[in-house]
Amino acid sequence: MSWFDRLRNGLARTRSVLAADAGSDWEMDWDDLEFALIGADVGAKLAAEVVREARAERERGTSFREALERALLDQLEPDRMRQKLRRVGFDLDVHRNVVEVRGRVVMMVGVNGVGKTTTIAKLGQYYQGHGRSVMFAAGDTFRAAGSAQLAVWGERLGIPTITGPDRSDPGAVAFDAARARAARGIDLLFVDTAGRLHTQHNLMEELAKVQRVIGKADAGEPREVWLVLDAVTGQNGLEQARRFHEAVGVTGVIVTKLDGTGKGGILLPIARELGLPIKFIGVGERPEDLQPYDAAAYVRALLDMPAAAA
Ligand SMILES: Nc1nc2c(ncn2[C@@H]2O[C@H](COP(=O)(O)OP(=O)(O)O)[C@@H](O)[C@H]2O)c(=O)[nH]1
Ligand SMILES: [Mg+2]
Repeated sequence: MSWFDRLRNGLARTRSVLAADAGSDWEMDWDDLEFALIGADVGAKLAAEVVREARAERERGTSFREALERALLDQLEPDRMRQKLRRVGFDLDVHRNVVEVRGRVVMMVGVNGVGKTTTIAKLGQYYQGHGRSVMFAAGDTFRAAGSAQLAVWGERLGIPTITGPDRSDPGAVAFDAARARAARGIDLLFVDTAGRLHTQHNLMEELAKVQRVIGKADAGEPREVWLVLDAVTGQNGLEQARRFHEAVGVTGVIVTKLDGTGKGGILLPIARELGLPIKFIGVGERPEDLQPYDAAAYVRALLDMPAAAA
């Protein structure tokens, strides 16, 4: 199966929410479209904007589906220049280029169960596959066996993994790992973290501490803090994102489990309201289901259009 077919399959539930009232050419009442967009967790405000724009485009004679494609893409990729390039057919296919990482250390954050640890394993495999050497730090020492889970993945993938005993100081694990990465000249270190502590306040304090400690081991790092959000939580994820961003300054978002929900429209408010770049999306449990995020491909898969514009 091609990556695009995986993406299309993974978005089937959101597509069925969107197309519930549509004919085979996707033509539907504007009110039905607005309702469907809200059902897919686009949010009321952005849904209205999408409808307004699609409608204007439709009135210029564009087909309904293409009008919707453009309106969605405008929200997901406000960078007009990039979008124009795409429209005239320049190839900016992220699937052929590795998703770049600033610096050497990526701290991964997100609440329990969103898919942090498994996403780190998939990222390890992805970057290894693109010729980068990788190390893991099993910084979720709070959850029993939290660090063992990552160590097992490390073993399987041949990725060195720094661990500490359960309940040990995650800062110490992160510090050792950051030192070890630098000493061994490894390209990328992914630091796993806890997603739940006794209180929300404790968690944010601890994450900020882990972040500072990494900087003591390796000045300027971590240059990246990637937040993992579970698409199933929909609009609630936005509130999570705001809290994490306030505590540790998120530089990128990974949205998992799009395959398990009709709320795939959540990517719009993440891009537009939070203004945070989406790096990868998860459309299934297999490693190849974690895909580099490509707004144009996402929209085309969502609307059941072919992979590339004609
Ligand atoms: N269906 C689906 N499941 C996923 C995806 N990403 C992660 N998961 C699953 O989510 C569950 C929780 O993952 P885990 O990495 O332990 O979450 P953590 O608590 O944030 O570290 C696991 O069963 C993963 O296989 C995805 O994109 N789609
Ligand atoms: Mg975990």
